[in-house]
Amino acid sequence: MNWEVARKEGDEPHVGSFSSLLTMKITPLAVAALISLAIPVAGSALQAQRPAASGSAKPTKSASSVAHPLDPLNRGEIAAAVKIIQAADRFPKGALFPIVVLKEPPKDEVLAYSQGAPFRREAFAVVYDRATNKTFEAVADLKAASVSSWKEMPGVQPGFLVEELSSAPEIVKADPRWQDAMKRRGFTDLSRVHVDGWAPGTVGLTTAEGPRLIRALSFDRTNATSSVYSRPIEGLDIVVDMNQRKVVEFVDRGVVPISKDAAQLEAKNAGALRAALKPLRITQPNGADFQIRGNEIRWQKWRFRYALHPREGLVLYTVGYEDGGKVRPILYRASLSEMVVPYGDKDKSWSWRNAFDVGEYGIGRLASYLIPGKDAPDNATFMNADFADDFGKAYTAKGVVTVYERDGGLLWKHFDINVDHTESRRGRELVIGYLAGVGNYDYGINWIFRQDGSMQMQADLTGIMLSKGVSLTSVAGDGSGHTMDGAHLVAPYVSAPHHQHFFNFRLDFDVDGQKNSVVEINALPETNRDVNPDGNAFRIEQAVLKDEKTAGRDLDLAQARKWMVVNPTVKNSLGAPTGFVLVPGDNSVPYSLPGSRLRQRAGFVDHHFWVTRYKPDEMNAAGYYPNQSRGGDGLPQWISDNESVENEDVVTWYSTGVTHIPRPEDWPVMPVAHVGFHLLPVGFFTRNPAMDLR
Ligand SMILES: [Cu+2]
Repeated sequence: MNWEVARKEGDEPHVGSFSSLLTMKITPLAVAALISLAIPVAGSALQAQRPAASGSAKPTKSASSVAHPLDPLNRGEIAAAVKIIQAADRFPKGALFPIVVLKEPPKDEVLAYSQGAPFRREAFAVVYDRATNKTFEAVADLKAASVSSWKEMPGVQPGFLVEELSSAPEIVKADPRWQDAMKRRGFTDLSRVHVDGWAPGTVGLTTAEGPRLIRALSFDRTNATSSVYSRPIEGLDIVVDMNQRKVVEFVDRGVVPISKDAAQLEAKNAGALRAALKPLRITQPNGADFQIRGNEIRWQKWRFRYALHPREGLVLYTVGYEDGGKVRPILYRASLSEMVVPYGDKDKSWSWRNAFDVGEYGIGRLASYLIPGKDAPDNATFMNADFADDFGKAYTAKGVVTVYERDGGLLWKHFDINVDHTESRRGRELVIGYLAGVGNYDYGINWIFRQDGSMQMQADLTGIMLSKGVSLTSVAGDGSGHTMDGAHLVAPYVSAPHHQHFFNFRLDFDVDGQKNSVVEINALPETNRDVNPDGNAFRIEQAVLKDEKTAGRDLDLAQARKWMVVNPTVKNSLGAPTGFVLVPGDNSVPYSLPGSRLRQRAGFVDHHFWVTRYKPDEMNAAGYYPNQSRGGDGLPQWISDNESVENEDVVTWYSTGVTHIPRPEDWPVMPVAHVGFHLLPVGFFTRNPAMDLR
């Protein structure tokens, strides 16, 4: 089966109900009827999806049925929610929908849910009226077909809209100052220029109380076929007021040469190609070992649910491990909560640049369709996701989430020379992931499950570095000094400013139950020679983090610092509390100065690790509305009441960063770089849980 055919198939499940929705007069009865179409009786929707045979991976159909309170809204529900909200008297005609997403039911309700029982279905929407520059939050009760909550949100700006990818550049391209600037740079055909819209960042006139602002970058797109980002047109500061639909700031800092390098990515542009590789086949002749039932995935002893959230991207819910005939809870919810990518170039055209890819750009809705055999292996299964566009129209993003098994390398082994015997087991892993193209960069988020009871989060960073036009074609020197201040030459006339990528993950642990404590683990040399006369001893110190303010912690390589979430009331057979430890991977500290606007807006980079008391509305580490914000929202605010986090329903937050010093080898496209962390059972089991492998 080829990909195109498969993608068309993905359209089918909703076409009928969706098109009839558009013309249907919305009454509670009609909505109830639609929902009953879209939601078969809970529990009846077990649609196990067999992965395709090798070499013919195919995307699965949309999950058209709702079987669990955490199932994401399907197309029918999104359309119904939008109709309900648009029909409300208070809805400003023509207002936009920056987000329409499941309003997750209260945690207690979800945990008390048993299969087949009725459950609530509510949609949360942000509504933005561009004409009056007002933002509202609405909740639609889908079963009652009514708006159950409507709030004006003063002083906030929703994130960048996909619609603004085209509407903001239109405004820029119509401005005579921009047209003149392009002519000064030799462009007579203005269709050769790509204009990229950006959330306005940190500097100058940006506050959320003011108008909705978008900055614009220009690139020479002549002969661009696979990327418009390789030839930056430097020196222009452009700010658009989206309410007035006009350019309100225009600065031309002077002409900088523009690269003539095509830097396109197709193999035909790569020069001589290396010999094609001989086949390496990944086949699962008897199918895969995972089962997908709606949005639940089961693999080996792991159980979890997933959703592709329009803002946060891939979300895992109710992650548990089957042990002794029951499923033991580990995580209630795990997802990327925010990102920020601050650039380190003091140039005024660059100092404002820092993308909050979750809160400003909605990374989930930017999910790219996945290419079988490239983005995921031949044996992968692909799933669709249903979203609302900026106008509230429901659509299906096809083949955007993938799940597959892969070889996990050696899992364990012992060769015993004394008895001349080897025991070893080959590991297998389950990966669920997606990729998003956020302008020039591409990010992947992968959750990896292992047979030893451990999990890994691995983020992939690839795509095109944000480039800066310079007049240089080469750099002098012996490598000991920088000839360019904030940037690094990657091709003649093209540099890439160094920058950092910070990810914050919200990890709502429920290890063997909701009430958990968090223990910091430090390793220290035993410096007291009285008790350590041979000098070999070192100690492990473990201390419970008591309250939110003191639980903001940082990595310490010298102490091999880690954090463990334990259930103090559930003891393993050795007497210790059951737990999972967060094992950090590579990380960074922020180089933006304390007190800077960036650090105020991205307060979550102040610490690598945070613990808060569970609150259903504390979801995104920089707050829900980072776009044009002054800062102070999110984690620093939530810990200010300093609640106890000992034996409570706690949420942990992990910030991990990459300090990206661009290399020529990162151009014209970056080889994938990884960052992430592991979650390792510690005392959750009382022996290696992978002893039962054949
Ligand atoms: Cu980078």
